[in-house]
Amino acid sequence: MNTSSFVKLIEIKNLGDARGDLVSFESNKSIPFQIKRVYSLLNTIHSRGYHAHKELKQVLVCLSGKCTVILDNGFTKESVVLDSFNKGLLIEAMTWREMHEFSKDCVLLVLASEHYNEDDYIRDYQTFIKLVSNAQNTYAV
Ligand code: T46
Repeated sequence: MNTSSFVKLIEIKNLGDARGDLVSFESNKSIPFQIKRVYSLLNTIHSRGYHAHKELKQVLVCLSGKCTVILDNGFTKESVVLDSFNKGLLIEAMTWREMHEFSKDCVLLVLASEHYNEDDYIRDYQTFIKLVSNAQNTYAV
C-alpha cells in the first residue's frame, strides 16, 4: 500500500514579538513561485472550489479561524485542516480542490502564481479525471 502523501505544507515563519504576530510572504522565498495575485475568502457559509487548474499554483493560508481542504490528484484524495497563519498549503497545478467547513471567523488568504484566467479552470470532475489519466498514460514507460 502506498502511504506517501502528496500534500505539500509550507511552514511560514512567525516573525512576531511581544507586540504580536507577524507573517511575511515573499515570492520565491517563503512562497515557491512569483506571486502575481492575492485574494481572500471570508464570511464563507458554503463549500467552495470544486475545480482544478491547468497551470496555476497557489498557496492557501488561513489567517484566522479554520477550514478543511480536500485535495485530489486524480488517484488519491487527502484532507487537510488549515487552522494556523503559519501553515501554508501549496496546491500544484492539476489538483482538484474543495474547501469545506469554514468557521465563521475564517479568513483564507490565497497567493497565486498567475493572474485570473477562467480558461485555466477545469470545472468538470470527469474532464479532470480524463486529463490526469491521459497525462499518466503519456508519461508511462
Ligand atoms: C481556487 C480557490 C481556492 C475573479 O474574477 N478573480 C479572481 O481572482 C478569483 C479568485 C475569482 N474571480 C471570479 C470568478 C468567479 O466568477 O469570482 C467568482 C468566484 O470564483 P470561484 O467560483 O472560482 O471561487 P472558488 O472559491 O470556488 O475558488 C477560488 C479560486 O477561483 C480558485 O482558483 O483555487 O478559490
